[in-house]
Amino acid sequence: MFELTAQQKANFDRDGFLVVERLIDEDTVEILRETFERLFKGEFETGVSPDEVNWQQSTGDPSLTRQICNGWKANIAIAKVVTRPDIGQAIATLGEWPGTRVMSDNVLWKPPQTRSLGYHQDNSFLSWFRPSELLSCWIALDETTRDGGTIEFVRGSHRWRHSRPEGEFHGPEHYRRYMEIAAEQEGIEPEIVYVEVPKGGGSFHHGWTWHGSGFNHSPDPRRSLVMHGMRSDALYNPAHFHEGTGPIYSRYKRLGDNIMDENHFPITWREDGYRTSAL
Ligand SMILES: O=C(O)CCC(=O)C(=O)O
Repeated sequence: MFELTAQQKANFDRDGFLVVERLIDEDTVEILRETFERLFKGEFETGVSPDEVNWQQSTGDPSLTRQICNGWKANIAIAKVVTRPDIGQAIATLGEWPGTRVMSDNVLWKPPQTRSLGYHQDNSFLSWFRPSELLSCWIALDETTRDGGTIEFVRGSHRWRHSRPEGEFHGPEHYRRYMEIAAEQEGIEPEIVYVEVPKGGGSFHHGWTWHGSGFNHSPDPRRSLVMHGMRSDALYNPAHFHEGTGPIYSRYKRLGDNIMDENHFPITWREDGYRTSAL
C-alpha cells in the first residue's frame, strides 16, 4: 500500500511532480516485464485490444520507444496495478479531487539505442472531457538513469502558461524544443529533474507539468507503466471531440448524456468509498 505524507503533498504542489522510491514490489516488476513481452507480440489475454497499439514486434520501427495505451483492457496483470485503490487515492489527494478514474494507461518500453519522447503538457490533449485534468503515476520496471532516457520534469512548470498540442511525441530530433520555447515565453531558465529510481519506484506528475524523455544511451532497457488518472466526476465535452486524443476516446460516449462509461473509465477510488464494482 502506498500512502502519501503531508510533506510529499507540499513538495508536489511546489514542484508539479513527486519522485517515490517504491510503488510496486519485485514480484510485480517481474510479472509486468513478462507481460510487456506478450503485449508487444500482440498477445491480448482478455481478447480485448488496447485502445492504441503504436508498436508491435513484427512491424514496429526498432529505433522508436514501444508504446501501447490501455494495456489494462487486454491484460489482467496490468489492470491490477493500474486500478489499485491506493494509487487512485494518492492521485486524488495530490489533485485535490473527489476521486480518480483511469483515463488511460501507457505501456512504454525504450530499449537501448532508441529515441526520445517529445516534451509536452498532458492536459493540452484533453479538451474532449471536462475538467480537462490529468494526474499521472509513472512506475519504473528498471532502475532508471539520466543516460538511459528516464522521464524528466521541469520543476514548477505546472504553473506556466497552457500550451496547445504541438510537435512529435515519438522520436523527435529536438525533444525539448516546445518546452524550451515555453520557458522562453515565461522568461525562465528551466530546471530539469531526471527521475532516477530503483525498479519498482517512480513518480507522480501534474497534468500541466512539462515532461519528456531522452535517447537511451545505456546498455539497458527502460520500461515503465503509467496510470493516467482523471477526476471521478469528469464528463465528456463533445464540442472538442476533434482535438488531442478526442478522436480515439470519444468513441465510448453513451447516447443521450455526457457521462463517462465506467467500463472504459473505471473509478478506482472515491472519497465516499465508491469503486467501480466489477474491478
Ligand atoms: O515515460 C516517458 O518517457 C514519458 C511518459 C509520459 O509522457 C507520461 O507519463 O505522461
